[in-house]
Amino acid sequence: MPFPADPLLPHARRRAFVRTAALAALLAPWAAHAAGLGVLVTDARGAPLADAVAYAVPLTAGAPVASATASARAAIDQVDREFTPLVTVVQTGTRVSFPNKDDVEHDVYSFSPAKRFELKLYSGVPSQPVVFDKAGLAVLGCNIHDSMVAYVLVVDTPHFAKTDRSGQAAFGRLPAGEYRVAVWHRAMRRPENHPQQTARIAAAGPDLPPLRFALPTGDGR
Ligand SMILES: [Cu+2]
Repeated sequence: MPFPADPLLPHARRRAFVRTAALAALLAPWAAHAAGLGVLVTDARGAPLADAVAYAVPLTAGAPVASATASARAAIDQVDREFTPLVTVVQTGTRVSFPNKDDVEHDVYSFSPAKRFELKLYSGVPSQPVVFDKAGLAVLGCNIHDSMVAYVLVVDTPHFAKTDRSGQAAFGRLPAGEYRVAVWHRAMRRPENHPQQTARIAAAGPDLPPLRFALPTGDGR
């Protein structure tokens, strides 16, 4: 006996497919912010390092794109002839403004391959921000005041943090998946080599203990 054709079958199948897709989305690695992750950065002797940058690059397929959205902004002020903050970390594509809050003019520049630019002698806020469009380290100076220096680390991930005085930095809750966690500090003996570890964030569970990094610094510690 031939099986009767079921006019509802394609529809039912489609519904079942939609249900399955919805379930898959729920289970997908990027669907949920699962657990917190952080780092503890010290020098080789175990003394905490402040102003170290930690960043977590997703290794799991389907991870968010590396570039920042057009709305990503940061600012590096000039106050009392110093850049503040000294260290900035941004995602690739972030627009950074350089408000001069002093009553003297500054001339901000970088010769670093990650970003070459110069903001010719100015006071106030330059009309255009500088777009940091390439991953890497940009070291900034001022052509007028030789002692002024600032560091901008540009990373291909939205997950980054700076360590506090206790050497700790937290990414907050990350989507489940596997990450390459790397750190950089300006005093590192080889600043171009970012020590790294991998971490796996499970879909559920408590925050992980901080990843520990001990960095050999330039002064031999
Ligand atoms: Cu200056």
